[in-house]
Amino acid sequence: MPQIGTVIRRTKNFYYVDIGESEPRLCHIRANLFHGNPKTNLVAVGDQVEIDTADAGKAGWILKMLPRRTMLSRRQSTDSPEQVLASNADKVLVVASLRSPPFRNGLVDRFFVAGSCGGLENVLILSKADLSTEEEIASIKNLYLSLGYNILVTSVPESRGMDSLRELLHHHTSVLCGHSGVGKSSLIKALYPHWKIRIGDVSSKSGKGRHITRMAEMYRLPSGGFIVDTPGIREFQPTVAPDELDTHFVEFVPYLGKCRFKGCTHRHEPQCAIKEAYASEKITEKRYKSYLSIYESL
Ligand SMILES: Nc1nc2c(ncn2[C@@H]2O[C@H](COP(=O)(O)OP(=O)(O)OP(=O)(O)O)[C@@H](O)[C@H]2O)c(=O)[nH]1
Ligand SMILES: [Mg+2]
Ligand SMILES: [Zn+2]
Repeated sequence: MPQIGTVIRRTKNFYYVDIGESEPRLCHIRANLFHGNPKTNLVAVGDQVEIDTADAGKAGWILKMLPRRTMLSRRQSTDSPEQVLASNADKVLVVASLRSPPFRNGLVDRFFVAGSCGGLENVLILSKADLSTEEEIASIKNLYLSLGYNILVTSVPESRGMDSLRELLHHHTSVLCGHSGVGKSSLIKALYPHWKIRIGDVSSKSGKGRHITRMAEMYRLPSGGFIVDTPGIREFQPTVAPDELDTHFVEFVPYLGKCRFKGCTHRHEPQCAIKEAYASEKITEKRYKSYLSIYESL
């Protein structure tokens, strides 16, 4: 009898499918499921799949993938295939430390574009607050607050923000993502200390994380909902059409359609409403530069 389950983890050859039992079922994927399409990563963590569970002792088969509600995806480079980091999540929690590793708004903006494209709610988690001053925190926090985003400031050693994090996760499926070493896994570990989750350190020489989490993994929360921990990412290329990028910058939206030229890319064109908004400081330099950087990389 086929059953519906959720992919909570995958390795090169196996998919771990949660069907509500104490242990996930190990499954293979039918070679003809994608009509012999050899691309990997066609089934991602969070996908709902139909599996054949006839033989409980052995690995089962994934027979079918159900349509996705949302997805967080990227490309490795311009011409590589789309890679789905997680599907069917409600929120993407972009974790960025202020220091160690240092804050980069460009990466946050790239994740936000991907979240917005994929139908997820974007949340910014400013982590390791114990390593910075309140002034540093406020300058970043105020930028994203003014754009209407939900922001959480956290510190694991000081237990700061943990109650709010718990509340945010409650009854939803959330994906933690960001640079390596920003403390994604540490946040889960702080909430659920008895779970087996590996934490790394940040190299004192390079200031970078050590890519401790190797693959996306989904955990069922005791309070209801799920959380997906993902590996740290250095470069993130959202899978957005260039002519739709501007619609994913929330503060650009009021000016769209007001440029002189139809199909304006807001870069070199004269009488551009976005450039005018930037010149009169209604759009910040940081965000306008993010837009340019993403546009040029697409
Ligand atoms: N000072 C401070 N250090 C923290 C905090 N949270 C995490 N760390 C440290 O940051 C380092 C990296 O933590 P991880 O949780 O492994 O980071 P990650 O984002 O999961 O990294 P990857 O799995 O490599 O992507 C560890 O040494 C943690 O102890 C915090 O709030 N404050
Ligand atoms: Mg990790
Ligand atoms: Zn324009």
